[in-house]
This record gives sequence, structure tokens and C-alpha cells, in this order.
Amino acid sequence: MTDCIFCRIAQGEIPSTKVYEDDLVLAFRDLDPQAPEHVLVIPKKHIASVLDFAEEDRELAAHILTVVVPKIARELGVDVGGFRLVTNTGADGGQTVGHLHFHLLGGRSLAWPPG
Ligand code: IU
Repeated sequence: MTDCIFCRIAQGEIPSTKVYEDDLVLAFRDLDPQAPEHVLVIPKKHIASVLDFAEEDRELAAHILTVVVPKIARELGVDVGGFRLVTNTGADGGQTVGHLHFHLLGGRSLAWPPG
């Protein structure tokens, strides 16, 4: 989707500070970090939100959760102290960009519940 900013970031049309990349996934630093480490993990394929994962995306979803996120967390060093992985979904969930993204936040103690 050419009108999707995260698709354009995934395709390299808009620069980002990359943390991880493979054929299926890109992870880059959030432009407005809410913690010392704040990375967005996105599928390169356009998926609007976690509600839009299809059957054919099972391997992609598993890849993100079992390979990509743990790898980034270890590389950032937040695996030791802990971190938060969250995907805001829809208006009430606080989703502002309509391309599925997982926030990986760490590097400080995070409060719960969120506002
Ligand atoms: P949200 O969960 O949809 O609200 O998160 C969107 C995030 O994308 C938010 O943290 C923004 O700071 C971030 N972001 C970005 O890093 N680069 C961009 O070009 C845009 C948003 I637009």
C-alpha cells in the first residue's frame, strides 16, 4: 500500500533507524521513544492490525514472536531486566498507524496499567 507510511518504511522509501531486518520483518526505532529502548517490529507485508492476521500468516506471526522479538530483546539487553511487547489495536487501543506493529519497550521500569 503506497499510502501506508509503514509500508514505505518497510520498502526503504522513507528512512528509519533499523534494528533488525529479514525478508519478512523490519524493526526500527520509534521516532518518539517512550522508553530508553523503543523499537517497532512490523511485518513487511501490509497487515492492518493483529485482527487482520490471516491463516496464511501463521508462520509470520510465529516468526515475529519466537525469533525476531527474542533476538532484538537480547541484542538490546532488555531480556535481563524485562521489557514490554504491545500492539495497540483500533481507536480505543490507541492505534494511530494502520499497519500492524509491535512496540518493544524497555530500559526502564514500566508502569502498569497503561493509561
Ligand atoms: P500506535 O500504537 O499506532 O499509536 O504507534 C505508532 C507509533 O509509530 C508511535 O509510537 C509513533 O511514534 C511511531 N511512528 C514512527 O516511529 N515513525 C513514523 O513515521 C510514524 C509513527 I507516522
